[in-house]
Amino acid sequence: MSSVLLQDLTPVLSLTISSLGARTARIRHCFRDCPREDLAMPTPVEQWVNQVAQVTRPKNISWCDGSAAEYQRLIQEMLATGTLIELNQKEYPGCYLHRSDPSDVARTEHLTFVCTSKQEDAGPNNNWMPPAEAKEKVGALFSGAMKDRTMYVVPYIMGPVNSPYSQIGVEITDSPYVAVNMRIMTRMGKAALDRLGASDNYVKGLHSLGDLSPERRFILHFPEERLIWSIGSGYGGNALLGKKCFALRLGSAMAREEGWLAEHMLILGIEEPSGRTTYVAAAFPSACGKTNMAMLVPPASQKGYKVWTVGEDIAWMNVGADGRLWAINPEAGFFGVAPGTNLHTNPNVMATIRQNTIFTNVALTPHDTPYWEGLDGPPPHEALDWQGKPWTPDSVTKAAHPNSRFTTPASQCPSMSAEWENPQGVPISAMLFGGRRANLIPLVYQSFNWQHGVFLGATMASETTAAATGKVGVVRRDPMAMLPFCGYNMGDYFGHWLRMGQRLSQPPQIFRVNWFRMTSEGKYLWPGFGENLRVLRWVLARVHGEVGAAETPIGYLPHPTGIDVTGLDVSPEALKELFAVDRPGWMEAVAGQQEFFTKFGDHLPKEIWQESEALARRLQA
Ligand code: OXD
Ligand code: MN
Repeated sequence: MSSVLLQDLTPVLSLTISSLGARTARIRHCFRDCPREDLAMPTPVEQWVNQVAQVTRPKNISWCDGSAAEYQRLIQEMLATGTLIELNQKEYPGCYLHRSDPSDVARTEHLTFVCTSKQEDAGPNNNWMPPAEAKEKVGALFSGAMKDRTMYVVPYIMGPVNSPYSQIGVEITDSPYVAVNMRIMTRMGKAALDRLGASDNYVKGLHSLGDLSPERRFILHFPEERLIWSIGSGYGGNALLGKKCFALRLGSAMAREEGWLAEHMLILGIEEPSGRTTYVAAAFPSACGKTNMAMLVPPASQKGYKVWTVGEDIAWMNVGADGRLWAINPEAGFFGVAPGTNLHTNPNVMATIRQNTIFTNVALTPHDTPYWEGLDGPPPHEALDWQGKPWTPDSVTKAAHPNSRFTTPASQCPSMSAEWENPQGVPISAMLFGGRRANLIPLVYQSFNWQHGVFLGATMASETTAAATGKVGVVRRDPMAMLPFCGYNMGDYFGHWLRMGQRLSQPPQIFRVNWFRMTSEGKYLWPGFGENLRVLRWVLARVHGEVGAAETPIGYLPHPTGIDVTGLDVSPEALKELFAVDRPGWMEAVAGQQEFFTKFGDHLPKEIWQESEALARRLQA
């Protein structure tokens, strides 16, 4: 393995390689204004690009400028190679279908590592490899990996272009699919390079499809170097490095160092009939309805309410001068789950994905339109399934992969908030933590205070979904919906949350929610989707001190009339069940929570233990 990737080159070697390569690179990314004398001195990013090229040996290097012309050129190239399939341009203008390798359809958590010098810094929540070993092992896979391929250099900004809270990343990839998706998901190209200038303050992300073999697939994070290596996968969460790898795993580690929060949360604004708008951030595990909730359409019964989308997957939150928590959405697009998406569950996203969208692993109808389970209307009489095989409604297999996705620009979404690109972000008044739980967890309840709220987030558990490889429907602990995304020891992460609370003079109120309670016959107790606004109205009323609540051992629950259920098919028995506190069930849950917390040893803040013991005492009282 060449030592080029293992550590920084010595200045002499670096300069020799870089000054040659950098000139070529400069000529290629001719959108930049370069004074002649500047050509002698490669910028840090040019040096890194040339170092990587020495090892991965691409056929050529293409610096992405993020222009529409470049996007179109890449699309045409992928249509020619079959990487993309053109959809019906009349019905879906600017939309394409991509079929991934059948072994590469979801995040692979077991192949995802945090490579810190000390294992305890990664914590029991992460797979760990020592950095040197990781570089030795995976560096060998990068050697020559881009031979006969174009290497795309993708500079991007996470966050609004002019926000002081935004950060810059550069992804080097040999996948044009990744390059075009990064243009949808981030502010990509010239704007990022202009903001970066000659600085070396950016997150480096190196990605190669490798040979797509799961045996040679690794997603590595080096928080101490702000570096990501990903090889062997083209799947969004593994390959669009701005998203989970940067905005959450490295982002969370950076946020701890710098005093902010990087969270797996949607952000929305609720406008009441009075005109007052209140912003809410909500953490749900993958494929638990964040996209739908962020774009919620108030049902006809909820006259005068409007929901405005700020973000649907990730929130970066900073303490404002006013002591409130201010959130930006670092992304510029949505990477949403297709199955189950329809005009009832999410009309806003249905309007968004009608143009300029890349669909991955959905089925293809004879009219060249996309299809997935749960789409409006009857299924097509025949189709090609997500692998391109003939499919009919009688087939025993699904037409679309359960984790099939769309990548679509946020700016196309009808419910986007006027504030979604506000450089300061929006002030968060409430935070929700929600899992997918058939039992035990009430529809909604509120924490007693910030510390108890952190405990509510820390004790989240949820049934697994198809967003990650592995068994679906198994309850697993997933604190703050961050288990797969916290880039450091989660014990320290809880400590960071507690410290953040001390810096907030007007902290958001914290709630648990659960839209997924079921009867013993497996029927949902709560209608969900747009009707969740009724629950959000109680949240708003609590935030603004306009309604009382019942104090119970687990937190504040709505009074029996607290949630307006007028016109809903929710029986009084169902409502009772939705708000019951099953003490023996909770005692069992406490035991499971404590077993989980024990794993973090000394890293677990004493306040979390205190909350756990206090909950047990209240339940026994
Ligand atoms: C996602 C995920 O893609 O959480 O957003 O897996
Ligand atoms: Mn997500």
